[in-house]
Amino acid sequence: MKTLIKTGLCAACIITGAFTTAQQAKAHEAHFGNVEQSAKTSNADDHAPIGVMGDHRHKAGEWMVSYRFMRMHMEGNRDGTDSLSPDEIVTTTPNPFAPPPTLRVVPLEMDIDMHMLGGMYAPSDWLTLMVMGQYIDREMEHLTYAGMAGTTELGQFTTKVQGIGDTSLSGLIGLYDDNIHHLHLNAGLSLPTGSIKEEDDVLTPMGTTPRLRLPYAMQLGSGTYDLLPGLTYYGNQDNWGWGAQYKATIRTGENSQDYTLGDKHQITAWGSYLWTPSFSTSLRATAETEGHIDGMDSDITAPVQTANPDNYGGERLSLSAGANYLFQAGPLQGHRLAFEVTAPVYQDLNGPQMERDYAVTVGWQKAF
Ligand SMILES: [Cu+2]
Repeated sequence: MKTLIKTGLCAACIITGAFTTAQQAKAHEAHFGNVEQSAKTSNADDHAPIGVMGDHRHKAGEWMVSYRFMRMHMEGNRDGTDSLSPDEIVTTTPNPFAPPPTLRVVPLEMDIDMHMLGGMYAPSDWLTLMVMGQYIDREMEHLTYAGMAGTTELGQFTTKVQGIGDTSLSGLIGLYDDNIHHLHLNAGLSLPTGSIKEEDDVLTPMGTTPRLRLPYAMQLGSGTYDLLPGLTYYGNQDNWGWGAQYKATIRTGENSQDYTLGDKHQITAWGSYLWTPSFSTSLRATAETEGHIDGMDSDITAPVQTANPDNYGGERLSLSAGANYLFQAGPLQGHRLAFEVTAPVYQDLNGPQMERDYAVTVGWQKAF
């Protein structure tokens, strides 16, 4: 099948007069593990779906830069697996910072935009170093109910925050490679470069609009040094690619505002099909679990679910569909473009908490 496609492409090359020279083939970004380096050029499916980080290593001396943009949309609320309406939340959910006795403000929608800039460098064939910085933009819409009780709506308001998020440094340590299978350890550290003291104006049940420290969900960083351990496996044969990755975020200590975000554990597995050396499509499933927040920031006490450290974390299962494109010739040769869309299929949340709706990731990568 691959030979057929290659023959077809070669014919196309000759027809269009664009010959792939041996030198061009060598200049292709070649990832570690491609044992027949001189014979094998890069394919679109050499990298995992763009939503997976730290999926591949590089050959000694190789660099890569990448940019990813992710938008996540959240809408509606649930407790466990049951949906909750705003009216239900403000009449039944106790306010831990009473009075008022129940919550009076309900988040309706949230959008998170993340710009992620990454660099990779391989000092040796068995070690690839990775750094990733992010710029985050969070926006949350709320509904405020009037007074201490009842279901009279007072109005809506939006809080917005933007800035640098946490920065991660990782090493990808090769454990095993052959012509088909590759295995590496992910060992990373997240530095608390993101702010945890973001503020904005809110609408209170009394109709005032003070500027307050925003709840945990709106902050830009964790405030702690977090360990990022993981294990990644991927394989490739003929037109099929596949892989799996376990990764975790383990918080160390307590941040300056006296709390610790929940640890996260995630397992993802994917399969891909290479339609031409330039183009592959993928399907991916992800299971994740996240703990609630330990401790609390004494400046976060509004009568809203996001101010309660217990209303964080839960279990989620999601499915993703993606596509990778690798320019094989022309001025953009070696540039990769990728896209992935993710939708949840199961969410069991420590609620009340906002539900994820969808996430879209687009990315660009180039190795040197
Ligand atoms: Cu890379």
